Amino acid sequence: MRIDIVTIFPEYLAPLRLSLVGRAVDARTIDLRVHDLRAFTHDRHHTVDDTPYGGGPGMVMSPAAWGEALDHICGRRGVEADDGAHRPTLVVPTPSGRRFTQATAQEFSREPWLVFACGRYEGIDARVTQHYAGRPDWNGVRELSIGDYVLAGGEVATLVMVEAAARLVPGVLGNETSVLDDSFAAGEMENLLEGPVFTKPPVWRDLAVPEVLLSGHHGRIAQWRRDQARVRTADHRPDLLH
Ligand code: JBE
Repeated sequence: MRIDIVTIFPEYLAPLRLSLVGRAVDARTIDLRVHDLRAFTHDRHHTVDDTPYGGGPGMVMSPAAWGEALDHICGRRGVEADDGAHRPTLVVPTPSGRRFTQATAQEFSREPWLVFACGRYEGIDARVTQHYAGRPDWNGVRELSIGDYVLAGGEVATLVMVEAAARLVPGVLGNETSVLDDSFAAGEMENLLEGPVFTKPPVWRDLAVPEVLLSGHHGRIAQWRRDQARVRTADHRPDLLH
């Protein structure tokens, strides 16, 4: 899977070189390329923003540098060379997007090529998404939000989306079965949160591990985990119980 990220703060994406995703990058399972938007400007101050038409607070990111950056990433391949299987999907993290969920992460993990456009200030000139949504050499545009709060830019939301998708790419996680137990994972525990987990020692500061987990009865343990998942969901996320 190829992932391109365009930002005015390339250092912000450095955590993707660490841990699980970093190992997938080292192993070339993920081809990660981070680009500085300012490299696609032509004025001496590398300007990427301007005042909003119609007035209002803050600044808006200008379309010109975005167009040059995204065209550079996509490359200049003829229509004959385009087999349709390797077109990039443009992802724009924004608080005004549709919600990014585990289902979106699953879809992303099956995409061959994702390009993230990290906006700062009040966002990116709307003609950028409009233009790439209509480009036959691109696989569409996804404007997505990771939650109902406002961040300073799309970089942290990009970290979230890349990590959520990358760990679902075959070969990235060591233990392939562990994603089946995730909170929000499809399957038996669909729409339930994961319950509490324990490890050694069996007693810590007078607190004992629930006896059933030490019993070796796999059926009773599975039943207990289902019960705990329902208790946890009712307490923390009653909205998930239908
Ligand atoms: O969720 N997001 O994708 C965001 C992007 C930029 C700023 N705030 C957000 N919540």
